[in-house]
Amino acid sequence: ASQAPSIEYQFRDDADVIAFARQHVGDQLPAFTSASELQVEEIGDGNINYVYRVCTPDRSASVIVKQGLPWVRIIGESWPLSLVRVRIEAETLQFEADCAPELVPVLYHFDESRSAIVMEDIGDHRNLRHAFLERTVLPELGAQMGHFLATTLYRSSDLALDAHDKKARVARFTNPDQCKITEDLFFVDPFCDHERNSINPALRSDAEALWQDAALKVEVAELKQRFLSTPEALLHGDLHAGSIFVREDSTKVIDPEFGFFGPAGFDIGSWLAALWLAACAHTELEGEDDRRDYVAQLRAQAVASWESFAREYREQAAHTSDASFAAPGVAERLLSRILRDALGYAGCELIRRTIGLAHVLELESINDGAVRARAERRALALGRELILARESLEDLAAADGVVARLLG
Ligand code: SR1
Ligand code: MG
Repeated sequence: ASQAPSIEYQFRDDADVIAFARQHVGDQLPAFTSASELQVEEIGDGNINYVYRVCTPDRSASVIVKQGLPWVRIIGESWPLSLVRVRIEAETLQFEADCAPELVPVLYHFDESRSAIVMEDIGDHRNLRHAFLERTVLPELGAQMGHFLATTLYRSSDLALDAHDKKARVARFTNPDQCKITEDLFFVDPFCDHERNSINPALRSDAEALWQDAALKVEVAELKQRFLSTPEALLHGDLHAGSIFVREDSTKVIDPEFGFFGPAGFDIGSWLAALWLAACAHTELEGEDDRRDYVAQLRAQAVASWESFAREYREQAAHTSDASFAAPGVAERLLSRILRDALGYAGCELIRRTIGLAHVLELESINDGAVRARAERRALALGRELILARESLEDLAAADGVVARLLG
């Protein structure tokens, strides 16, 4: 927070961040507000915003302050970004907290005039990307993510909401700049020779083959069209491993600034791809027995996530008050559509994280270029197959069969 402010509401310096945090935590964290001295550090490693931890000198009490500027942080003013995303992040976080309070940080305050959010510090958790890299066993993760997806996606759907309330929410969560990022980075750039792409030279010919794949482009266009035109549920919108923090006994989902009403399968697919991207990386990494076990665990978590999601979705759908949706067979029909969407969006995420703009640490941290290329090639092949075969995959076990075949 030490650089000169370039716009009026930006935090001027450390003291400004501290004063803001102290003012807005209020009586929710008394030890924090009464402390005579507080410290601040900038901890953001994401692409878009500034994130600060404000804490007492002994670190016994702390909060996170997140501020958005009207552009993409890592690019600058040449990539403008609406500040509506900060309100949408705060309101999506609150909705998620109403659905699954144990799975998100507590929202202490949203300040529209400073485009800033004050929230619980979940510093006793670590980022899932690092847990993946260290092959951490997280036995509850699949079920916890299945629950997060079932409760947020069902409770924001037409099966749960009154018709007028639903439409008002769709309008309130309209998030066009964030959606445009996804529309471009998921569905356009990786399928053409776009200047924003970042491609391992060893994978150039694989990428070029993908760009010539006419059948694949038709399927991707259909997925994009559903992303644009299917306000089925309030999505997190960016559910990759970097948006998830874990302890052995606890999971926290953060950063819903891409929240909007879209196809429910998008969040599920993003999450499944997070597991399968890690599986692609570990398939090629050393440590034979350990590696096989870990890949098997990642695959099992994908199956557990879907099973937990589908079970809870069915349970909730059994209580819908909407006469159309209560009819026998409707919940199964909707689940079937959500699964096919999820597999298609998982395929897009696998591909865009391999040859698009934003990559994942699990693949990027493989130092040996040849090993990395093999892992990336697996991710591309799996992504393509999931997109093309999704309509014929009846359940997650069938999708897992594809994963098993392509991961060898
Ligand atoms: C310019 S933003 C690039 C990516 O980072 C975000 O976390 C989203 O995943 C976005 O696609
Ligand atoms: Mg993010």
